Amino acid sequence: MTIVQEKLRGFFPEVEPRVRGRLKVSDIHELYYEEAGNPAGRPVVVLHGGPGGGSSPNLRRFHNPELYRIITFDQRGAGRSTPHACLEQNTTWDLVEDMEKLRLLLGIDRWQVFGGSWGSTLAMAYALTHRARVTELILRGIFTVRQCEIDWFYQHGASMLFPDVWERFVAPIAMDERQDLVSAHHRRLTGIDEKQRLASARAWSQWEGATLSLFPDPAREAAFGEDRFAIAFASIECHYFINKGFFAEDGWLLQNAHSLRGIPGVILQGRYDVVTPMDTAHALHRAWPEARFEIIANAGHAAAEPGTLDALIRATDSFAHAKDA
Ligand code: STX
Repeated sequence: MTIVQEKLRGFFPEVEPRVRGRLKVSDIHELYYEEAGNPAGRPVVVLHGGPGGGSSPNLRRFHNPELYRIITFDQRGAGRSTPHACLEQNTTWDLVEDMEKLRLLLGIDRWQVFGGSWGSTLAMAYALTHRARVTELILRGIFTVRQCEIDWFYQHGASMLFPDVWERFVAPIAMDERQDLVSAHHRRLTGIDEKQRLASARAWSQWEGATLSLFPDPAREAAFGEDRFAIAFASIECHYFINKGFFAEDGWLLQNAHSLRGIPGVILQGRYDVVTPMDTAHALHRAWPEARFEIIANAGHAAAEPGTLDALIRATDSFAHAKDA
């Protein structure tokens, strides 16, 4: 038997945005958005992670720019949206309504929703409340903000796999506060002591930066410790997690996931994802069996790991010429 190793697909070439714009979505929040690719192509909105991670040029590179009209935006408080790192009027359901405001502004009737990690959370929240607007869902590194997922990554679980990195995550927290690390970081991230705030933000953000992929990426780890990124990423994530994702009850997304049935979908999950472990993707597929579920045998959480990137690109290509039902 000969095994033919197909070449893995990689990012599409870099493209400049055709449009850069701002949209006021509340009395305080203004979003930054970009549009790239073919203006007459299939519309897709690409959702960034975190929450609070902000968009980056690579988010435009998962879709063929000749076939897709690619929309990216920075969620409230993230990236170039203003006010930076602002937690007021910043909930999952605000972000869902922001997607609707953006869709209407751009004159898009229906769009593909593409997101990894927190982007998958927001994509599912959007699809469950606006399903008629969704042509298909492409989800990676499934995250539903259940308490067990938060506990795994921020209290006990991932700590067993990365005890060396974990030391830095807990370092800013006093011993007698360590039984609830999300609350302890939240107090520092929202407190008035700037030094403590920055120390907490860096520790929080670098914990995720260092556990994201199967193999280490020192450049990314350094970028996650950069002040401006870390403050928004840590403050916004911690705010969403302490508020349980703003869902009506723990497990709400998975309990309602059966309602995604009928939407064409792809679920991609790295086997060794430590940030959002595979249990959630597996449970999602149980609730939504018609979605194509692909486990990447040699990947962690990051979108750009070779097997994951290949699967993401194949997924977007598979819908590029689809006719809407
Ligand atoms: N946060 C998971 C998440 O959404 C718990 C996420 N993790 N890393 C990212 O997002 C970025 C790489 C996009 C910043």
